[in-house]
Amino acid sequence: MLPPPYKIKVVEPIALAPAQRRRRAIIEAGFNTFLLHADDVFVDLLTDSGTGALSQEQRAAMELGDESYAGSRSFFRLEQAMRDVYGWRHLVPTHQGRGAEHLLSRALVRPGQLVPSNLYFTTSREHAELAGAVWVDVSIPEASDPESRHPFKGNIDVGKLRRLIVDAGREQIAFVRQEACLNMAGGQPFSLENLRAVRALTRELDVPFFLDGTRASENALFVKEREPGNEHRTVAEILREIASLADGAVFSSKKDHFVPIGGFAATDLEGVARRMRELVVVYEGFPHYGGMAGHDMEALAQGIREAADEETVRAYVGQARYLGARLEELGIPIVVPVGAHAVFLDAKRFLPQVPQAQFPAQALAAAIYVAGGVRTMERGIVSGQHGTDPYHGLELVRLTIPRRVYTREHLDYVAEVVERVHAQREDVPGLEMIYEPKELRFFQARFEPLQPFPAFELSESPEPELVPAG
Ligand code: P70
Repeated sequence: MLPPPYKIKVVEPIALAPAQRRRRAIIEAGFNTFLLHADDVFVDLLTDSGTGALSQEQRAAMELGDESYAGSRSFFRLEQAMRDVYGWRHLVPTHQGRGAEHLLSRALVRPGQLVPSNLYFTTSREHAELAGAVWVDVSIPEASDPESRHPFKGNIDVGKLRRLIVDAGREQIAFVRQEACLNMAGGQPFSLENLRAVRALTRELDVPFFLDGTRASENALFVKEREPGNEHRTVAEILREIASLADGAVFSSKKDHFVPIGGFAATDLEGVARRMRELVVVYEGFPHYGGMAGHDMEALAQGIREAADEETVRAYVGQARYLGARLEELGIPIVVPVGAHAVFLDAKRFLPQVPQAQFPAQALAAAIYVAGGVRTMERGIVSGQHGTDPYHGLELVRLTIPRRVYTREHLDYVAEVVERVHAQREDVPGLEMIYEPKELRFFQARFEPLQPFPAFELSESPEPELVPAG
């Protein structure tokens, strides 16, 4: 495989905080990696959101930002890029993905209506529910099985969706949502065949169908690699077909559009676009900038074009695959197949001694930080439990790869750190939650360990040799 199609021009220094400092830092952060100071983090795999490296073309475009309040040239360039790559008619810009989710939910949901979706995403579900909807999971069962090698775990169970719509009645459905590279299942794609079936069904039964198009680029590459008949098509062509199969989409552009901030909703439905434009002035800003500055829109317009560049997408997906292969070699339990943007550790198998009520993924993420300054994210019961409903779902730690940021040496180091924790996994205790925020609790919840937390002293494995810069 060829190396990535870019070289590094600007660098940002990072340093491994001493072991003592890391121990103190995780205690101060309430054993929640979201609450660590970035300066205490060495390799930051918290998220691929807003953490990608801009290209020189994006930086140059930012100089052209038109900061006019209304009628900004930058908005029209953004709209053109979206139309060229995806093809929808209307674009409503927002500050980031959840701004678009808010507008879409407010435009489409009447209280009591249902939103069927493949699994859920935290903010998407929150906004649908705040608008009065009831979220219904119509993912295929393989999505929730970390050991199933199904190539398209992002598929929707079309039979289940049909029964749901028919039983509830079409006027009870706000919209159907399908997420690209299904985040909570491990970054798993849908197939074009499945998307076509969902499109046909939603047409037949006359319900709006929207994508969460975040990470659609990587989804398009998986279609090319795994779905027979697509091997000779370009990622750009597949991306365009994906978009053509839905009434519109919401995007968090902080992922595959390579921007630190930004997002949008796009649609062909006139009425929905009009309603979102009415709402955007209340919550985000004038429809010609949403929550973005003119220079943000310039960076985004260029980022959308780069998101359709096959070699860029291939290099990115290759990094997750590389880290996943290293971890599998080491016998570490991960979600298979490796998805788009991250490797997910299966905390239920990694820490079988910690019951799910004691937050094994949260404890494992804390342990990985303490062991080597690597920051990851809990994606288990803390993120997924809904109110007081029982939760027996996936219990994962996400090692998320920022785009165009880290080298293979960084990924090798991460694998070493995870191996070190794995060697001492029996010493990792469960946690107790001592502060639980009312909304999206995973962001700011605080924990205490139920037994002393191991130091992961490096006695038997010496401090790894740092690779010199350059
Ligand atoms: C992540 C980020 C954001 C996201 C997403 C999908 C499929 C919408 C959004 C919202 C950031 C994040 C957000 C909530 C909890 C944890 C992390 N995902 N749809 O790291 O977009 O963040 O721009 O408002 O993945 O996965 P935005």
